Amino acid sequence: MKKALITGVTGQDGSYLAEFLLGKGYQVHGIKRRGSLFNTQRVDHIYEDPHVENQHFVLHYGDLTDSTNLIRIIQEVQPDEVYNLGAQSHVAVSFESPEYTADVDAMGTLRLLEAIRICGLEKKTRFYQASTSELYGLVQETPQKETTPFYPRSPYAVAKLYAYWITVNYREAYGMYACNGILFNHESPRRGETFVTRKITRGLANIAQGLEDCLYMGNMDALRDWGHAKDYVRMQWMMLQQDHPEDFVIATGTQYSVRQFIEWSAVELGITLRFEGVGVEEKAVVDSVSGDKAPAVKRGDVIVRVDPRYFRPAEVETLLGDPSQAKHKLGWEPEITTEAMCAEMVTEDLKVAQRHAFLKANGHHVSISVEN
Ligand code: NDP
Ligand code: GDR
Repeated sequence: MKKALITGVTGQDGSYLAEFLLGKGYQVHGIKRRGSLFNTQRVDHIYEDPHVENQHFVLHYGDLTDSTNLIRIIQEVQPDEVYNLGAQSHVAVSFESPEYTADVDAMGTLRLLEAIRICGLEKKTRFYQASTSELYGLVQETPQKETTPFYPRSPYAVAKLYAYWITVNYREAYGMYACNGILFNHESPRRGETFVTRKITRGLANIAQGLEDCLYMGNMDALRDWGHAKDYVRMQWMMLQQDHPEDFVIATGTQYSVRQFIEWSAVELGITLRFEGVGVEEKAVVDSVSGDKAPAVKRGDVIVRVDPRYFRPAEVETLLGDPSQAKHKLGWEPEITTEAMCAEMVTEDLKVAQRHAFLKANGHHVSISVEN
């Protein structure tokens, strides 16, 4: 049985990748952090009681800031494949916590590569690094492909630039099978609540059910190439199954604005919106409501406003990927469109909002965190 080790297994991608690898017959080991609250919600459905024999899914406590811990886990697991998905992954937060972001995202990658080498596994263990379209930042060419020059625009992206190059360096210096997936934004119902797509689908679903009044947004002109995480984890695995390691751009090749994502989400809830005003004065007013998904919303309500606190000190205005290498060399193509993914996310967030609204209507206290 092949063994895979995933850092960041409790995150969006880690959970989908763990499911995918279990489906392929792997024994999957994941590193989870110790937190003061449970943080395994995304993988609870694949959890296995550690008392059973021949566990297929095993969780280890660990942290990318702790090299002794990484060495011990690698030594114990002897993985065939390591997927380094763990990261402080929020771009805006990286401006608030730049040093921590560098420690986890840049140094953490180095620690993991070194752990593989120290354990003498550099010729056995294949290594996948979760690189990012944020490396392109202030874009030098459109669409962005494997050869497009990088210009990172945040502490997160600068840390990921180090991680990208140290992965290339270990491949060249030690002959490791190590590669970078340069992934453009990918989302799902499991996306963290403070990334823009999930903030929109969750926020509008809550508004539709009367749990919140207004969604406060940053730069709605930002353009992104949004795919579905399920499609992207398949490609992460494919990249480790080749004869030779290579870096690939993973994207849909389509691009939409944040505003467009808001409009799609509203339509899914039976709401049509009219955007009025410019810059920080821009707002979205309800034009019409149909169906029964948004009982708390009426024509004329202002349900989206701009709040400059969500602007970033340096913004990445536009990203559009060219996935043709992945298509030609690996036969990979995304199966889920951005619009279909948006509909799926709204549907799932509406179910939760409806449950909360029901509880609230029946006198129960419901805590809706709106900290974004
Ligand atoms: P998430 O933020 O959902 O998950 C991040 C994971 O990293 C969580 O499991 C988190 O643990 C873990 N983590 C955070 N800090 C540490 C640490 N110090 N030590 C060990 N683990 C840690 O991210 P995604 O699943 O969306 O992304 C996966 C990877 O892909 C990340 O590296 C991200 O930067 C990168 N990426 C993501 C893209 C996207 O659009 N989703 C696009 C391109 C790259 P916990 O649950 O305890 O917080
Ligand atoms: P990003 O994703 O920074 O691209 O990083 P995010 O969803 O946070 O932002 C996308 C764009 O939307 C704009 N925006 C807002 N963003 C947030 N979070 N909240 C808002 O209120 C808001 N309003 C507008 C942003 O300014 C930005 O332009 C994600 C992460 O998953 C990274 O880890 C990953 O590497 C990249 O995608 C590819």
